[in-house]
Amino acid sequence: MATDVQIAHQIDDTGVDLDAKLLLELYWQMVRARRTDERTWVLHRQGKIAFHISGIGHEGIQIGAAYAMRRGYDYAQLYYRDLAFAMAMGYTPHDFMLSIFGKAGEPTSGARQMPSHFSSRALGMLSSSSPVATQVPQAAGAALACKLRGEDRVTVVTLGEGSTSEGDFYEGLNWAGVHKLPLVCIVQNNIYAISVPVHLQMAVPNVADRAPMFGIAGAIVDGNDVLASYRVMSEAIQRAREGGGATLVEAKTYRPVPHSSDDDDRTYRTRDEVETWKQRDPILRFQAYLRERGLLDDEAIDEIEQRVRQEVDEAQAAAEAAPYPPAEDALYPLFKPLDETD
Ligand SMILES: Cc1ncc(C[n+]2csc(CCOP(=O)(O)OP(=O)(O)O)c2C)c(N)n1
Ligand SMILES: [Mg+2]
Repeated sequence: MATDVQIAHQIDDTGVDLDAKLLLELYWQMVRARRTDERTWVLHRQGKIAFHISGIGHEGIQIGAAYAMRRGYDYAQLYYRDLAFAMAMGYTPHDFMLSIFGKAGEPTSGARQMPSHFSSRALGMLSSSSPVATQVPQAAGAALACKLRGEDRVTVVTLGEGSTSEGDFYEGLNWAGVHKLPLVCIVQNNIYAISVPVHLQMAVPNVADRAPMFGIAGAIVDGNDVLASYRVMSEAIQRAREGGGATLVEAKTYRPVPHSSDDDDRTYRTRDEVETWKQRDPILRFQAYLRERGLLDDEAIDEIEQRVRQEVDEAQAAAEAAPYPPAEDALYPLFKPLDETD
């Protein structure tokens, strides 16, 4: 049985200074990512696409983190569960639909990489590899480059708690500690690595307990609370930008859906556990918070749902209608067109 995490149901907005317009924008981003993700499950079950790895349930930490960044300036090195994060960085439902259908114009790799390997030079999303945790030393390298160039750019890297068992996690954060790098490492602790529960990954209660051994700051946040996530990430990013070094942020969260479209989670966790966590859904909690403050009512919720649905419908239709890349594209370099010279 996985460790149960006691999490408050109230949103913690202590010290968060966001106006009503921005709060509603956070909500819209969370809903937009959720509906795009849910549609992708449907497309998979309809047999239209081959594979989906979902970010459902992780929207709180991801949107909170993205909005704490200087988007378009700071770097993000994301992992496969970061659809909401990527969309807040500027990646669109249309981009995602092109990737799941493997169609021409897909911005990450020209439709040659698996979906959910988010990257975009224009959006400051560094490309990452499929072996988990390799992004940590890569992100430390990006942060070191920024530091050597005298830039005040911060690099944010994300991974799951199971991936912290990999050597790359230790090497990357050790490097960040030694060189006091402008890096924020977010571990999205959803208490499972596919079927393996967190207590089989580590003998300490929290991932962030390991921060002192790297000589960096550590923080634990309720990742299903978008405003607490925003606050903790803002503090970590400010510290990094001002030369105070790296932070390991552990966001406690949960994935209420199977690991991927190829997984059957009924084999390793109870329905009761999943239902308990669904009560802590980051979108429903934020919706209740906004309602209590008079910022959202049924009509406004419907309007957002309709707007999002239209965007997702259009994205899907455009991707289904788009051509596949020409076969000879497979021979081109991945990151640099052949005709581009140095
Ligand atoms: C080095 C390596 N080993 C195994 C895998 C296969 N794999 C992909 S995702 C995953 C689980 C990772 O779990 P966690 O880090 O907790 O992230 P989560 O999927 O729960 O968000 C595994 C084992 C991989 N991609 N890379
Ligand atoms: Mg996990």
